[in-house]
Amino acid sequence: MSRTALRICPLCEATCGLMLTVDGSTVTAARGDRDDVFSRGFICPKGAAFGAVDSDPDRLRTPLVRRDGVLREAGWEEAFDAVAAGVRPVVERYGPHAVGVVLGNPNVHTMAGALYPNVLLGALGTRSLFTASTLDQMPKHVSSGLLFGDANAIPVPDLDRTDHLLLIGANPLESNGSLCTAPDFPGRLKALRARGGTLTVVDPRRTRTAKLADRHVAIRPGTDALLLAAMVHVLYEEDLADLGALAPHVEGTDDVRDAVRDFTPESVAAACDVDADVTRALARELAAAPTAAVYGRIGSCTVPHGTLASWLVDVLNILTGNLDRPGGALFPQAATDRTPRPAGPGRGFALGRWHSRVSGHPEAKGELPLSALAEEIDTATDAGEPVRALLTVAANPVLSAPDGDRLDKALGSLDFMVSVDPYLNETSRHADVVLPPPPPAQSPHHDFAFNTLAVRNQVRYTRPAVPLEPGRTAETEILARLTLAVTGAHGTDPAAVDAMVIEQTLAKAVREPHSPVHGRDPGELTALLTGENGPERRLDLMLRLGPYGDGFGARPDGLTLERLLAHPHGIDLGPLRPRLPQPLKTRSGKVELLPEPIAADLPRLRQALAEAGRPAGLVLVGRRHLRSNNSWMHNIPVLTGGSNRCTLHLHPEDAARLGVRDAQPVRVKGPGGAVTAPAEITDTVRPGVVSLPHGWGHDRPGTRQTHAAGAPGVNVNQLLDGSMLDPLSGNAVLNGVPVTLTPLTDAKL
Ligand SMILES: Nc1nc2c(c(=O)[nH]1)N[C@H]1C(S)=C(S)[C@@H](COP(=O)(O)OP(=O)(O)OC[C@H]3O[C@@H](n4cnc5c(=O)[nH]c(N)nc54)[C@H](O)[C@@H]3O)O[C@H]1N2
Ligand SMILES: Nc1nc2c(c(=O)[nH]1)N[C@H]1C(S)=C(S)[C@@H](COP(=O)(O)OP(=O)(O)OC[C@H]3O[C@@H](n4cnc5c(=O)[nH]c(N)nc54)[C@H](O)[C@@H]3O)O[C@H]1N2
Ligand code: SF4
Ligand SMILES: [Mo]
Repeated sequence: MSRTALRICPLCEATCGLMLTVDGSTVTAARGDRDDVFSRGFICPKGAAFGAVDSDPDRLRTPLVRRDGVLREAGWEEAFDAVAAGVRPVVERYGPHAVGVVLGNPNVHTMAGALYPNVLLGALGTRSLFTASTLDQMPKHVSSGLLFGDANAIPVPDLDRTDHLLLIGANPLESNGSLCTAPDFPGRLKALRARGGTLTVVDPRRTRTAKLADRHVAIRPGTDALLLAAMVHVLYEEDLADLGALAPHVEGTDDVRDAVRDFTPESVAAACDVDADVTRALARELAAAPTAAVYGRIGSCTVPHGTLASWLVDVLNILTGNLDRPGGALFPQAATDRTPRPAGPGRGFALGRWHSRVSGHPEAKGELPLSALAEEIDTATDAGEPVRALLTVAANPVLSAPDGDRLDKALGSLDFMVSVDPYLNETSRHADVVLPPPPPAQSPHHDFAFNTLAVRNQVRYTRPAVPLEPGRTAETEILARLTLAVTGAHGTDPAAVDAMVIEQTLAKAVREPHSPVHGRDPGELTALLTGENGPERRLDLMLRLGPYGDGFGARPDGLTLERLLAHPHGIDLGPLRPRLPQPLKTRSGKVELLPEPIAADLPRLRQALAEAGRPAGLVLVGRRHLRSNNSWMHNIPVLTGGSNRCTLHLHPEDAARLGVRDAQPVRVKGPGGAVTAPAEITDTVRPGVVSLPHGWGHDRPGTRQTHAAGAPGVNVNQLLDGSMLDPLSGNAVLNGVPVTLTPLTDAKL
């Protein structure tokens, strides 16, 4: 007997609603939920493969604990005993900073990842925090922190209403969008064109997204900050800047005019390989459009000037009056956001409150660069203890971060390591204890992170589609127990973690004058919470205190968990709305258009421009494939093969010059090492640029991903040595990396 169940898809940022067919406890089919208030039935091949992802036989079913050097299946009690016994002595002997924490990408795709890591980090007190953000969007956080005073205040392009979209270094037809949650991104781009809007794509590759565009600018990798600075220059030079309703909320516009004075379209043309006429046209079109949004993603962040480029994206939105207006780029308002405080000056955003021990990288948002993890483990200094114990949660940095070979060795040298991961892979194979979460069908879902980045305000929650199998532990409970085990409270009931968070949150809320529960009794409010377990009660708490919440009776029509459960396809909360000045938390209470750290970084951009005249060799960029997801989905047979392969794209002109034939093995050498991949000759990359996808290289011993190991590919990040960073954010440079190629005879592959 089969039945259906709803589940929000956790496999990318689009958060589509799925309708699963379930036979017993197995998901046998997945289709788009037509009644989903946000995704309206859209599904992509990954979502359609939800059942295969969920039931992958290589998923671990029980914890693994290392005994006599060998990982063996173990019970949960034994596993958490081992965690406490392994981590506590490191904390007690060397202090909390000797315990590193690595949080990987799927933490933004699980409820556990949203609700527990902050509790763990707060209780442990370590500064050795590394996350996927420094391989990804940290430049955007830093630019938002500096401009708006809040690193999480990220404006989102109003896809459904804009007249003009300028898309930089993003390929949503493969990625389905990022920092812009929009189910059916491709359909929304087509709708933009159909309603007479225009799409411009800036990308060194002619991607499927670029093929949809009115204009494709094949920029030289790593030079977007120059192009964008020149566009800002044009807005001033041609008197096109018009802040409109934003004007009273912005300071520093004259300073920006002076700061970009020397970045003329002519001066950057050779470096970007973009004609000055094109740069001028881009600026004029942006200014002339009734509404427009500039949106930059991976290709604009994972480069040497990532923070400057991210800043310039919003400078362009601001100077054309498009920030915070319908059709422009707006700040979403999620249902679990904190109660909006009254507008006014805030504390501002601080960078570099501490530094990494070995290279002295400044922290950003409390994090150190993931590129520096290996040296923080393997290098002794006088400046403090190296990382001796490591907790990785949903992270595979051996493949995702620069120089996996060095990190691989460093992980092998740790005193103790714990991985919360469903797979034994390139990273978790080093763990002393592996704690596997249940497959997604057995987990509840709410998008805490992505609703704050969504093109429409909406709220959805799906309970587990399938009950927990015997012997499984919910990931929420795994992280609660991990928190207790590493903070000296091993053995305490994990429910105590949720109870503590609820108590602290309410104690604070009743003291805040702007809170709907100001002055009420926390005990009485706690008793009003509903939900079957701690995570649900915490969701109820956040919904009720949030901007649409019932305020525990203060707004009787408002949101509660009960009301949300009565709407299994979600509740639409309307289009994005202008919100300024409320989201601003800068010290001035205004948008600070030329923050000091940005001004101090501009000379480095000038320097890059001055050096750009040198003859350039080949540079490497990445790419994504619709049926892939970073490093962990190559084990699903239906999602691999075909065009989803680890090949080196290179342009026919470069192939001819270097004597490379299609499918011939090519040795690619970069600053951190060399890899060999088959050539795929294609004019979708511009001349001078080669492309390899990331997340491959599944050929290390001791892993258990059988299908992936059959077509392992190579680890592109081995070409990097971890030293190339965007200095303001600590973000790794993953694109625009200089490489050399040597064609090999086929026998050498
Ligand atoms: N060269 C290059 N490198 C890149 C990128 C690039 O564009 N080019 N992109 C970068 C980006 S944007 C990112 S975000 C990073 C991603 O890098 P990581 O943060 O390392 O993420 P993944 O590679 O997705 O690996 C996720 C891990 O989580 C596990 N996992 C899957 N589902 C769950 C779950 O529900 N719970 C738990 N606990 N674990 C789970 C998987 O088995 C896997 O081990 O890679 C970065 N690396
Ligand atoms: N199918 C699939 N979907 C995914 C993922 C996945 O691995 N596979 N990963 C998810 C994650 S973690 C993230 S962060 C998002 C990322 O989502 P996107 O940002 O859309 O990522 P990409 O598809 O890698 O697109 C980045 C584009 O930038 C271009 N580029 C490279 N260097 C430069 C440059 O210097 N300048 C410019 N202008 N462009 C450049 C590349 O050619 C590429 O087309 O995708 C998410 N969705
Ligand atoms: S687009 Fe993303 S969220 Fe939607 S079905 Fe595909 S993988 Fe899932
Ligand atoms: Mo990412």
